[in-house]
Amino acid sequence: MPEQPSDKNQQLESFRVRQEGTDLTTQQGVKVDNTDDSVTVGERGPTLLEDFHAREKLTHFDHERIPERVVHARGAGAYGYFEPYDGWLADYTAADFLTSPGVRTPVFVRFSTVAGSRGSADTVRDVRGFATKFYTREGNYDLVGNNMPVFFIHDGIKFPDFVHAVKPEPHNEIPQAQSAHDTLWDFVGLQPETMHMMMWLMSDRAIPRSYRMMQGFGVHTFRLVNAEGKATFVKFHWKPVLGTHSLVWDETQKIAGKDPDFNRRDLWDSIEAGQFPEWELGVQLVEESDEFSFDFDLLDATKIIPEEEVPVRPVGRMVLDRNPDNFFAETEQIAFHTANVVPGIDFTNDPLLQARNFSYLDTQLIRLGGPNFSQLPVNRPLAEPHHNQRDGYGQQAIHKGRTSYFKNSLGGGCPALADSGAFTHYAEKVEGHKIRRRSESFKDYYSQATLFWNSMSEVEAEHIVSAFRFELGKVETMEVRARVVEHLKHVDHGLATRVAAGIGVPPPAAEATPNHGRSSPALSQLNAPMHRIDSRKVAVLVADGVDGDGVRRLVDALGKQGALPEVLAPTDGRVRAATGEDIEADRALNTMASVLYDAVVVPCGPDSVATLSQDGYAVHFVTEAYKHVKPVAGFGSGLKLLRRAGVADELADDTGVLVDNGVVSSKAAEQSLPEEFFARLGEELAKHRAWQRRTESVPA
Ligand code: HDE
Repeated sequence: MPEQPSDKNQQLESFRVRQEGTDLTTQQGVKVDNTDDSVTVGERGPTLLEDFHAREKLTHFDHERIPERVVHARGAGAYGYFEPYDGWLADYTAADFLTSPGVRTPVFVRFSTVAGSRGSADTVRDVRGFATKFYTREGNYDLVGNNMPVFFIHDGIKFPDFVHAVKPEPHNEIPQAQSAHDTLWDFVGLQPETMHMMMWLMSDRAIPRSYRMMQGFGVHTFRLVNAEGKATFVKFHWKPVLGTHSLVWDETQKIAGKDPDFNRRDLWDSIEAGQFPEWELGVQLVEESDEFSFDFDLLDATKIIPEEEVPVRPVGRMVLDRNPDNFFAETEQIAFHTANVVPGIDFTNDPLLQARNFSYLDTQLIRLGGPNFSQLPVNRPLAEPHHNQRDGYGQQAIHKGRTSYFKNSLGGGCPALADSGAFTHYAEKVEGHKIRRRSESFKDYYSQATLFWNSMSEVEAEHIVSAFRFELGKVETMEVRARVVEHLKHVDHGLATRVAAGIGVPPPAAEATPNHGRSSPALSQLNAPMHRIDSRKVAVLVADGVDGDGVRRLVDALGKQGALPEVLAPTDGRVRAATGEDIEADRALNTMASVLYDAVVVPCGPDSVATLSQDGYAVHFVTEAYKHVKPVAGFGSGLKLLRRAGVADELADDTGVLVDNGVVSSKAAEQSLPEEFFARLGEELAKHRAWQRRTESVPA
C-alpha cells in the first residue's frame, strides 16, 4: 500500500503567493515605483509603446477571463476530508479510500447551479451540482453528482438539446438562470423521459436552504469491483447531517435581489465560524445477478432505486473545514471528470455516463486552455503522476532526461508498468449489433414520477403544483403548456387537473394512466432528521429601551445550541437597554431582511417595541418571516409587535411559554423569562418551518 497521502493543504502551500512585506514588481520581477501613470512624452503628450509595465499590466488584465463552464458556471467550493467509518465495503470494492478506517482523504467539493451564468443568483429554481474530488492515495477520484438522484435525459447525445432549451433563449438571451420559459417546456413536452426529473425540479429540492442542507447523488449506477475482481452495482448517496431543507419560493425570489450570494455566503460563513458542513456517504448495492430484478433498467439515469427496496448503507463521513484562498485559482479552475476513477470503482453502460466520460475532459481542454490543467494546484493529485505526456500550453513540469516514450532503455525503462495497484477495467462481456436506438427497457417515463408525487407530504405536493403553475404560467405558447399537462396526467390525473386549472388550459382528458399508488417515504424531505440548529440564523429585533438581560440570555442560549443569533437595530452601532447599559447591534435593520434569517425574535422593552412598531421595515420583517412560515418568537412587550405584524396564532397571556404553529411566546422578561422559552424556540428552529401554519396568504 502506498504511503498515507500528505495533506492537500501542505501540497498547495508551495503555490501560495503572499503579498505582505513585498514590493510591487513586473511579472519579470523588476521593481516598480509608479503604477498610476503611464510613460508619456511630457505631461500632456502621447503614451509610449516602450512602457512595458503599462503594456504588461493591461495585457494581463485583457486576458483575465476564461470561458465559464457551459453548465454549472456558478459555484462555490471548499476543502475538507472524507473518512470511512470502517472497512465493511472492502467485500465489494478495492478502493482503499472507502475501506481504510482512520485514513482521512482530502477532498474539494464544488456546489453549483446549472443554468445560470457565473454572476447569476444562487437561489433560483434549479438542480444543484455536488461535485467531489477525492485526492486519494491511488490517484484522484471524482464523484460528480447532483442534489437530485435522477436526470432529465437518457442519453448524453441529448444533452446539448436539453441545455440549449433551458439556457436563456438565443435571440434575446432572456431569461437568466430560469427554467420558466417556453423553450425548456417545449423540450419537456416533446421529450417525456424528462417527467420524473421535472417533478424533482418543481419540488422544494430545487430551492435548497443551504448547500449544507442538501442531499447529493451520484445519479448513475456505477460499479464497485473488489480485490478478487467481483463487481457489484452501486448508487452513491450523500446525506447531510443537518437534514435536507428548502426555502419557500417567494423567499428565493426576494433573496435573489437581497443577497444573490446567499448559498455561497452561507457555505463560506459556516466554515469561517467553525461550524463545518458534514455529510454521510452511503451506498445502495445490487448484486450483478439481480441486474434485471427491478421494474426499471439500472442503466436508466431517470430512475432511482427506492431506498425501501435497497437500503442506503453508511460508508463514511465527509467534513468541509477550509475555505479556498482564491476563488479563481481553486473553485474556478478545479476540473472534475467522471472518468477520474481509482481501482475498485468502475463504470456501467449507462449511455448518459458514457457520454460524460467523453465530455468533461473535452470541455476542460478549452476552458482551462490546453492539456496540462491537471497540473493546476487544485487539480494536482497527491499520488505523484509519472508518464510520457509532454509539452503543451502551460506545462509546469521540467521533465529531465532523454526519453518520453515507452518502451525505452535509455531512461532505464522508466516510468515502468505497474506490477501492482494498477487500474484494471472491469472485464464485462458485451456483444451486439451497432445500432442507434433507445432501449425498450428505458421507455417507462411516468411510474417513478408518480412514485415521487405519491411520496410527498401535503405541503410538498402543494409546492409542486404551485411551481408547475408558476413555470408554465410564464410560458407564452398555450400549446406548449397544454402538451405538458397531457404528460402530467400520466403521472397523476389530479396533479394535471390542478396544474391545468392554474394556467388557463383545458383540464386533461379523462383517460390517463391509473396512479399505481406506490410511494417511497424516503423521498419526502420532511422525513429527514430535524434535530440540529447549528448555524441557523436568528434575527433579534431591538431598539433603545430593550430588555438587555433578556437579549443577553437569548443570544447566549441560542449560541449554546449552535445557532447564530444576530441583533438588528434601526441603526448600526449601539442601542441603550432599559437598564442603561449598551448593547452592540450586529447589523442595521435596513441592510438585512427577514428572508436572510431562519427565525425572528422580538424581545421585551416597551420603548424598544414602540420604536420598532413605528418602523415599517421592522413590522414588515416580522410579517414576512411569519408568512414564510418561519419560527417567530416574542417575550414581554415584544408580543405587541408580533400582533401588529399580523401574527394570527395564539400568544401567551401569562409568564409561561406557549408554542402555537411555530410561534413561541411568553409574557415574562428579563431574569424571569423561563429557560424553557429558549429550548422551545430551538425545537421550532430544528423543525425548520412551521409548515402546518399555512395561511391563505402564505406564498408557496
Ligand atoms: Fe455535467 N457537465 N454533463 N452532469 N456536470 C459539466 O463540465 C455533461 C450530468 C455535473 O463543479 C461540464 O467542467 C454532459 C449529470 C456537475 O465543476 C460539462 C452530460 C450530472 C458539474 C458537462 C452531463 C452532471 C457538471 C461543464 C450528459 C449529475 C459541475 C463544465 C451526458 C450526475 C462540476 C465542466 C463542477 C459540469 C457535461 C450530465 C453533474 C460540459 C455531456 C447526469 C455537478 O462537461
